[in-house]
Amino acid sequence: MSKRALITGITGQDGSYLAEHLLSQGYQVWGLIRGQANPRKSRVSRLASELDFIDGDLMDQGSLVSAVDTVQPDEVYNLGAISFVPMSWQQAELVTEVNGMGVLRMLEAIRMVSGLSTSRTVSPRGQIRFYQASSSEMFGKAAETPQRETTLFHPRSPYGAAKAYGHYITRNYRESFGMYAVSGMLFNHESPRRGQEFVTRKISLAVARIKQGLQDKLALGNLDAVRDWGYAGDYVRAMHLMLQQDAGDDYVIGTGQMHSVRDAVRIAFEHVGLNWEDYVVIDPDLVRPAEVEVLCADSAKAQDRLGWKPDVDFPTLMRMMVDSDLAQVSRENQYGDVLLAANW
Ligand code: NDP
Ligand code: GDR
Repeated sequence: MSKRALITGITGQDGSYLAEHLLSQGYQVWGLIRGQANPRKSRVSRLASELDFIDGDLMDQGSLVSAVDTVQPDEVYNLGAISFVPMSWQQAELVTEVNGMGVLRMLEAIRMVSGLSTSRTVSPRGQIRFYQASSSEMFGKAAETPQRETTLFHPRSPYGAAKAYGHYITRNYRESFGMYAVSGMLFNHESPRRGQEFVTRKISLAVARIKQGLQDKLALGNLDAVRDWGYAGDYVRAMHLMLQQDAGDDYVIGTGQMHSVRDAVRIAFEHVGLNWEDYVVIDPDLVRPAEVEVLCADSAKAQDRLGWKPDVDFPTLMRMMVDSDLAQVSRENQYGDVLLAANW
C-alpha cells in the first residue's frame, strides 16, 4: 500500500518540489488549496493528473479537521505560511494567525482525527506524522554562528516570532501527546520557482531583463546581509527523511556556506558578462526595520542522523536561476506575454 501525504502550501516553491519528490517515492499526494479559484493552483497543474487537491485554510480549524479526516494521511507536511518577512511588519496579526496559530490548528486537527486524548500520552506508532516548516528566521540576531538546534532564538520580525511559536507548539505536542511531530529548521532555500519578491529571484530576473534590454537598474536594500542559501530541491529530501526516523525531532538544514547579497549580485551579473556596479542602486525603503545580519547553518545532526547533505552550491544555484530567467524573459519577449508564474 502506498503512503498518503497531505501538503499545505502546495502552490508554493517547496510544495511543488516536495510533491514531485513524494510522487517519485510512490506516495499518493493531496495538496491543501485555499480560497475561491486560487490562481496559483495552475502552478502545480503539471502534476494535476497525479495530485489530488482538497480545500482548506490554516485560518479555519474546521476545514483542517475535514481535510485530515478525508485524506487519512500517513504524513502531513505543513508548508503553508505567509513567507515574505517584510509583509509581517505590515500585517503582523495576520502573519501570526497563519504562521503561528495555523500550526496549532493543524496539530489539533491531527490530534482530533487520531482520537488522541488530551489527558494522556500514547505511543507514536501508527500515528499521523507531522512536519512543521520552521525557519532560520527564529534565530534572528543569534548569539552564536553557525546556528544549530540548541542555539537560542532571537527573532527579529513578527514572521520570526510566529515561526518560533509554531516551532515550540510542535515540540510541545510531541512531548505532551507522544505525537510524531518534527520541526525542520530550514535556512534560506531558493530555485527557479522562488517567488519574485525574494532577493535571489529578484536578482536573477533583473539580470535576465537587463541582459535583454528590458530593464536599466536593479534597486536593492541591504547588500551586506549574509545568508546560508541552498537549493529547494535538496531541502525537500530532508523534509521527507525527517518523517522516516524512529521518532520525531528537530533538525537544522543548511549548507554551512555564507554569502552576502552583494556576492549574489556579483555572481549573477558576472554570469551574463556584466558588471553589477553599473546597474545596482540602493533604495533605503527596502532596508528592514530590524535586519537579520548573518545566518549560517550547522547541519551536523541532520548529516549524521538523516544522512542528508546538499548537492547544489550557491554559485551553481544563482547561475541556474539566471539561466532559467533568461529563457523565461526571452519567451516573454517572443510572445509579448507576461509569464509571471513561469519556470514551474
Ligand atoms: P511560498 O511563499 O512559496 O509558499 C507559501 C504557501 O503557503 C503557498 O502555497 C500559499 O498558498 C500557502 N498559504 C498562505 N497562506 C495560507 C493559509 N492561510 N492557509 C493555507 N495555505 C496558505 O513559501 P516556500 O515554499 O518558500 O516556503 C514553504 C514554507 O517553508 C513556509 O512555511 C515558509 O515560511 C517556510 N520556510 C521557507 C524557507 C525558504 O527559504 N523558502 C526557509 C525556512 C522556512 P496560496 O497559493 O493560497 O497563497
Ligand atoms: P529572508 O529572504 O527574509 O531571509 O526570508 P529574502 O530573500 O527576502 O531576504 C534575504 C536578505 O536580503 C536582503 N535584501 C533584500 N531582500 C529582498 N527581498 N528584496 C530586496 O530588494 C533586498 N535587498 C536586500 C534582506 O534584507 C535580507 O537580509 C526567507 C523567506 O523564505 C522566509 O520565509 C524564510 O523563513 C527565510 O528565508 C529563512
